Amino acid sequence: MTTAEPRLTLYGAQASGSIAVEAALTLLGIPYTLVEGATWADNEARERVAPVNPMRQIPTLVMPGGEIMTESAAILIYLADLHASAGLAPAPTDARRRQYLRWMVYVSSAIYSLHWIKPDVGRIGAPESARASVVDAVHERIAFCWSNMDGQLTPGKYLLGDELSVLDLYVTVVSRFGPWRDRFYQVAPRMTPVVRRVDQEPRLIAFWRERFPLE
Ligand SMILES: N[C@@H](CCC(=O)N[C@@H](CS)C(=O)NCC(=O)O)C(=O)O
Repeated sequence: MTTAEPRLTLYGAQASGSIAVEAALTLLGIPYTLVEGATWADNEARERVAPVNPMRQIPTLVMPGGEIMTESAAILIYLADLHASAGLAPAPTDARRRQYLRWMVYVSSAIYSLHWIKPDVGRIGAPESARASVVDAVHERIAFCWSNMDGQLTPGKYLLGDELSVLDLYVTVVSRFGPWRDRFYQVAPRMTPVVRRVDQEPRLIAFWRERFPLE
C-alpha cells in the first residue's frame, strides 16, 4: 500500500495574485492541491476560503500539517528561501537582498493591496455612482507606483540582475492587473523587457496559457 505524500493546498484562482505563487511552485516542481475560486467575484469562493482565511482572500496556502500562510509576498519569499538551491532569491548575505525585500514588500503594500477597493467601492465608503472615478484613481495611483519603482531599478535580464527571482514572477503577474499591461509598458519602460521575458519563460509558457493568458 502506498501512502499519499503530504501536500500543500493552495486556494487560488486564474488571473489572480495566486498565479505568482503557482508560478513559483511550478518552477520549483512542488506539487500542490489547488482549490479554485475567484474570491473577488464569487461569493461561494469567498465562503470556501473563509474557514482558512477570514480575510476571504487568495492566495491562501495550507501547509501539510494544517498551518495557514497568507500574503503573496511572504509566501513567495518563504518558498524561495526554503528552496535556496533553485536560486529564486538573493541569499540574505547577497548585496541584492535589500532591494529584493524592499520591492517585494512594495509590490504587495503599495500596489496589490489597492485592488481590494475595486470589487466594491463601498469598501472605502464611496457610493456606487462614484465607481468609475474611484477605479480610475486607483489605477492612476498604481501607474504612479510602477513608475516610481521603475525609476529606481537598473534591471539586467531580470529585475535584480541576470537571475530570475520571485520578484520577477510577482511583477509579471501584478502588472497584468489593472491598469493592465499597456499602461505598465508606458510607465515602466525599464521593467517592460523583463516582464516580457518572463511571459516567454519556456518553463512557464504552458502555465501562463492555462492560468493567466495575457490576451
Ligand atoms: N495582501 C494579500 C492580498 C490578496 C488579494 O487581494 N487577493 C485578491 C485576489 S487577487 C482577493 O482574494 N480578493 C478578494 C476580495 O477582494 O474580497 C496578498 O498579498 O496575498
